[in-house]
Amino acid sequence: MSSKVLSAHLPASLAAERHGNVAVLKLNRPQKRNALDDETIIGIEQFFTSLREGVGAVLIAGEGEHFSAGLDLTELKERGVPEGIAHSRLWHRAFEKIQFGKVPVVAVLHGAVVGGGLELAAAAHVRVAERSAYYALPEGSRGIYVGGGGSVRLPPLIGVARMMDMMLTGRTYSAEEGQAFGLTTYLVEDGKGFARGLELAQRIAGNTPLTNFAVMHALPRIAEMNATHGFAMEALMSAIAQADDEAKVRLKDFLEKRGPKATRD
Ligand code: 1HE
Repeated sequence: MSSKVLSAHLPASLAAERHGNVAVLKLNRPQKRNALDDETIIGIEQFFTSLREGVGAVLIAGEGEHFSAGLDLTELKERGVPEGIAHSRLWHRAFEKIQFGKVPVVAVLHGAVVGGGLELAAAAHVRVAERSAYYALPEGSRGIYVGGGGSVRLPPLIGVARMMDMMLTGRTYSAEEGQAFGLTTYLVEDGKGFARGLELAQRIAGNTPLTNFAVMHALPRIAEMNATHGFAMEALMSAIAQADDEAKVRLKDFLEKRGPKATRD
């Protein structure tokens, strides 16, 4: 782990690197298909709470053949109801630090993106899939239920009906299907996800902090509000963003023919 990325120590199941103003977090337990044990979830929480100044976006990816096999099932053995609730809340806390943290997060998905691995991916802001990616919620067939925020974050991405189908029948979806539903917004060839994700994260890190704050923190809340509240919140957020000095510089740059144009990719 590079000390330039964070102040906290990470467990061996996670590895952090820094690429300019992008911090990269890798799930680093390929021998267990990046199964997520408690130590890893606590490490993810620490990573997102102790990012150093100057980090403008995070890229999350998995080592090995799969993004993540989800919950480490060896830790489920003898858990009672109170421990089960505490465990789910631990995941909620950690993933909340991703979704509503300091900077936007891009997730690169490949191979199995299943159970808690899919819940982790759903907490990111932009998802890039390689063609090898596939999605499943095997909780249904194991007699358990999602506990990492999937009931909240997956329906807006794939719809309640698809999530029900995945849980009730064990159905898996391919990378192409996930892309068609809107679960991912980029689909690339195998081996190309990291570079594409890094390029997107670098672009995101170049936005003003206020714009990134508005998109991460205001947009999803506005989307859950009624229209009356939403319009008022949008007007406030828009006025705050445009009053920022950096926004004024960027506007001036465009008007004086220095700023980038909104052209096709
Ligand atoms: C694991 C786990 C795991 C692999 N917990 N150890 N998730 C699941 O139900 C998915 C379970 N895993 C799988 O279906 C498969 O492992 C994969 C399709 C992801 C990959 O298959 P494959 O053939 O590449 O690997 P493998 O031989 O199955 O696994 C390699 C090792 O990883 C093996 O251990 P080993 O000591 O025998 O080498 C596996 O036991 C281990 N491994 N997945 C523990 N999940 C907050 S609630 C969230 C609830 C959930 O996420 S439930 C869904 C759990």
